Amino acid sequence: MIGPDVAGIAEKLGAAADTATAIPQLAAETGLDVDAAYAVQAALLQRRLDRGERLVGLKMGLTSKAKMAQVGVDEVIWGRLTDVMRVPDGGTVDVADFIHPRVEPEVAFLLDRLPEPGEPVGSFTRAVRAVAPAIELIDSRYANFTFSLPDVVADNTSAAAFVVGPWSPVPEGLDNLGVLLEIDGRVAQAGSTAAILGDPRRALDEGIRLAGRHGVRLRKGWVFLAGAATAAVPLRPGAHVRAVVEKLGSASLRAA
Ligand code: 0L1
Ligand code: MG
Repeated sequence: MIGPDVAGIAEKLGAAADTATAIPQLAAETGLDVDAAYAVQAALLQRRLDRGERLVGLKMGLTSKAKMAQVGVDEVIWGRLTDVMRVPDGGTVDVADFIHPRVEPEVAFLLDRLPEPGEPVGSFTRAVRAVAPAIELIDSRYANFTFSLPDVVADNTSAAAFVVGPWSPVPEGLDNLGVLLEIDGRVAQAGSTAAILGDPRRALDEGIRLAGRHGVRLRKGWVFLAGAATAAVPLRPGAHVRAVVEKLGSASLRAA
């Protein structure tokens, strides 16, 4: 049996991102399942590497009930981050570069020594050198921000840009820190790191396990976005966005 056209689907999704143009969902029409969708994601990454981008990390998606409910997909997923997606803390993004961007407050980990394949994950403090508040900018390439599970996996889990705030040593507890998403100084979303799989440290175990299934090993020096603590909020031109995480400080961006 001939499978879905992985390269062709990756080309359509890559072109949609490059031109900030929404496209219809692809999975139902092409028979794309989740495994093939991760192959599309790998092809999309290769497309970026071929034009000089560098793989700098991994992100977890749909790690909270609020996010799952927002998009109607209830499985934890993961995607790839490249250097070009990283926006400096306090930097500016142009809304016109995206289709219908949304922002969400996250916790980032700076990875250190990761277990070898087959080795137990071991201590979180050995695997993570530092933690930081972060903002993820997601931008589904599908019309109306609507998709099935294989569609969103193929679309690199809507990854578009991210900001990492100042790194801090790993604090005593990470499992119940207050999180705010502020837009223009007003609280748009409030939550807790407990919303991220009960404890954001679990997101790392899940990332190692789920990415490992597709032959991807997390690397020392990578940024790991553990997932959002609240639902995402549309990003409007002119907005000043700040994600604040108790004990960790804040990360911010401005939208032009
Ligand atoms: O980072 C995320 O949780 C996003 C995963 C994909 C679903 C979405 O676009 O909201
Ligand atoms: Mg996210």
